[in-house]
Amino acid sequence: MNRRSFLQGLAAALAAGSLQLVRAQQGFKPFPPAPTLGTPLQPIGVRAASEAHVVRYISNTLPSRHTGAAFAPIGELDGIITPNGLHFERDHAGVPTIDPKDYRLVLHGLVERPLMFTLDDLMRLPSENQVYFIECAGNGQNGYREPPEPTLTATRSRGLVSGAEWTGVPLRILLEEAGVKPEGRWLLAEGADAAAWVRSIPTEKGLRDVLVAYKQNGEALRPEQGYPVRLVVPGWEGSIQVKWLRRILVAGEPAMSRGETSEYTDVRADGRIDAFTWVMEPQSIITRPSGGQRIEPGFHQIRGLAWSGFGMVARVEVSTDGGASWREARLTGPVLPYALTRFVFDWNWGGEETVLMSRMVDDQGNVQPTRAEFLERWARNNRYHYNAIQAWRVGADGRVQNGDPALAVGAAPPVQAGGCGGEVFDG
Ligand SMILES: Nc1nc2c(c(=O)[nH]1)N[C@H]1C(S)=C(S)[C@@H](COP(=O)(O)O)O[C@H]1N2
Ligand SMILES: [Mo]
Repeated sequence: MNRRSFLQGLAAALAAGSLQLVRAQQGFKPFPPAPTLGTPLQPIGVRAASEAHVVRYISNTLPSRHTGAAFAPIGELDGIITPNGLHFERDHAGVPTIDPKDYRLVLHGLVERPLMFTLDDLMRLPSENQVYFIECAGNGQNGYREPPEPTLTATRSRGLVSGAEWTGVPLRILLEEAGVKPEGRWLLAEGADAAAWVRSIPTEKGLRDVLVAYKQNGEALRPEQGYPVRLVVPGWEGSIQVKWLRRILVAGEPAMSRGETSEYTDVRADGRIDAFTWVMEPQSIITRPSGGQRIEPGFHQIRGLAWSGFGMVARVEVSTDGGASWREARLTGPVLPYALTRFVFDWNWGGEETVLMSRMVDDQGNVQPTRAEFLERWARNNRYHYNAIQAWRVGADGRVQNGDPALAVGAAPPVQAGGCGGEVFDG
């Protein structure tokens, strides 16, 4: 919020006599101190027992829990960093157990000098720390659903995204050490899991900003995130950020692997299919209040997340009247390229039924679309890259539900799973 709109808001609040953020209470007494010694020092911390409900949501549409997705509980988190145990997870053949002593990364193919690195070798090399989001291209998939699902939560709407500070060696350093031949225009990155996950990355991107990462928020990667080593490919879809990285083959052509043909390709509205839809387009979502929550009339700071694979968040706007008017939200905390960005918006809820929405614009001028705009471009049976505005309907009873505009215009025939074969999550 800029100074002028802040002052306008203040004036409006004064006029409405609503500057009191918290209602007065009667008969209060301070919380009692502990009567005895607490628990002793511990070598590793655990969360408060009463926070046990804040967990990943595991999609249950698939028969196996070895391939599938677990959503980060973004409806209950704050800030721009996802705690390591709650980072979203997307695996195609479970999580392999890798002994770091046995770990090797092989870099070969169209290079002057094929190279092999141990984990220690990678850690000795120059490193970078970068805060980046990772987002599955299947994030938002629930938005394609018709009729939309009223009980959708923020976690299930957009929880296939997480933010972390990644530490690793710039891939450029390894590529320069190996000496990529001019015809080596593609990097075929392969994981060591049973899925034999392979994705093709243009060498140009590999030289620009890809990290060979071994730390996540300061500690070793979690097994689910690729322990001991994964690729972090800023701004691009999660599926290209190969976990449990075992080799990079420099090649003249892309692999056309399963992960870039039968999955992670996108059906356009005219039926044509796009492959290599790498960049994650502008997204934002209000996480509080959001689906499944219940609010009381009075002051609420609306909070949410915004991000864009094209660069940095430039502006987030919030509507508290179903899109009739929009005002600029305030970006709080660091605003970094290819990172989750937190926005806040002060709101006094009078108790009337309404719809809350957020939309974002990135520093390259890309705007988050409405659902109608989005579906002009992509087919209704596409599975990926859904980034239309998420609306939340606040009922007169304070209950928050999915406010997808398609809910208001009545039920269209249900869309069956299809598209280009990707898995369907119930997120
Ligand atoms: N080796 C390997 N890498 C992989 C995958 C996989 O199944 N195997 N899944 C990909 C997909 S589709 C996504 S969205 C991201 C998810 O990363 P995360 O589980 O750390 O959140 O990992 C990618 N890297
Ligand atoms: Mo993914």
